[in-house]
Amino acid sequence: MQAPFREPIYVTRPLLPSISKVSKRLEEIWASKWLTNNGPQHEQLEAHLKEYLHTDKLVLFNNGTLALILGIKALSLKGEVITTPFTFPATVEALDWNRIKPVFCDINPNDLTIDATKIEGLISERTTAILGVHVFGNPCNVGLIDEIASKYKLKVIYDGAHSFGSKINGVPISTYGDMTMYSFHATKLFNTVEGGALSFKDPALEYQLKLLKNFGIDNEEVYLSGMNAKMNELQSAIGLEVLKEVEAEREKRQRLKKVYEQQFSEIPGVSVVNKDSNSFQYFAIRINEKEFGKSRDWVNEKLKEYNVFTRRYFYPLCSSFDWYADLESARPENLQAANIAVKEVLSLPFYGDLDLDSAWRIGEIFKEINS
Ligand code: T4K
Repeated sequence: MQAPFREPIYVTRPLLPSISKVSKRLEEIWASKWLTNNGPQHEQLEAHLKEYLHTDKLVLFNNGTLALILGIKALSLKGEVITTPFTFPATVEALDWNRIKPVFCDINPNDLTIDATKIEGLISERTTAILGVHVFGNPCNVGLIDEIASKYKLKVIYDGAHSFGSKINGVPISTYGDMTMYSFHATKLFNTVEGGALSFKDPALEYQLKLLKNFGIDNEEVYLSGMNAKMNELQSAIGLEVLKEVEAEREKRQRLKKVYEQQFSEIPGVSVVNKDSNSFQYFAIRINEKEFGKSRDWVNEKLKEYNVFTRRYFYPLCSSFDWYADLESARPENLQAANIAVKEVLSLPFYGDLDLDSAWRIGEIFKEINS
């Protein structure tokens, strides 16, 4: 019998640079007395991230949710937006804050992203955009989404909260759609404690977004109704140090992924959800209750006895929120694949400080609880 881990094993731990490196940057901030509002740390981070994400159009925000809310506003979207129910609530909340009606589209059971073949059937004369999510770093069907968007003159936004630095067939993910949002929350591969960014195609959006995150103000004039969504100097300074370590973190996670994949290849009823993703943000599996013999929820609870804390991302489905009860698109019969996935998907501990032996042992625990 596998012994419980001595310390709790969480679904993730933040990538933290050494405190001495961060302290050096904090000393710079203290000396400059410049704490926020596009200071030197912010400007450096923006420049470095443009390079890293292969884009020359990028604006930083104090979290990914506000980035998405303001990105939608900058694109002047209204009416209805077609999106996925299988995502973190922030995706759909960003539509609510813009008073846009979400139209839920079912997901593709293989990669859990929006099922692009079902989008066309949901388009109405009120539709203004498609909001896809690269769930667990699995890229959406960007080719088909692009075709549909051009045909119906719709905007395309990607929630790329899980896709920092990922590529689709070697092409940076920021290349696709009109806009991509990134989250730099503590639990993400790259973090600024809290933070986010938007990359976008139309150069005119840069000025709009900079106004929107700064109360609509430029040089003492107020040009539009914005809010405060600025990334401050402390967040930016931490981000600059974390960024230096992201590639090493990615390599560590790549090794962990191999160990998990090998273990789960031997366990009937368990499949890896993000086999082909190159974001290394999450490691998610699907548990087929009939084949594995136990349900995802049972496994999630059982693992706690071993001091392993997995997460049921993204339970519950956004379409099941009470405030969408009147939406035809939210009905379970219209979202069959999503309603099955939400009962089967489990995110496992996945972060660079998790050693390979621990990942191996988690696989062994699966073999044990299964028998
Ligand atoms: N779109 C998508 C698709 C998203 O997944 C997210 C965020 C967003 C948009 C919005 O982006 P942001 O506005 O957040 O930038 C977490 C995160 O708070 C959230 O950012 C993330 N997605 C979501 C998937 O996960 P929780 O409620 O699960 O986090 P929490 O506090 O339970 O943390 C999980 C585990 O991580 C803990 O058990 C231990 C570890 N942890 C966490 C924190 C915060 C640490 O070790 N240290 C920490 O500081 O939401």
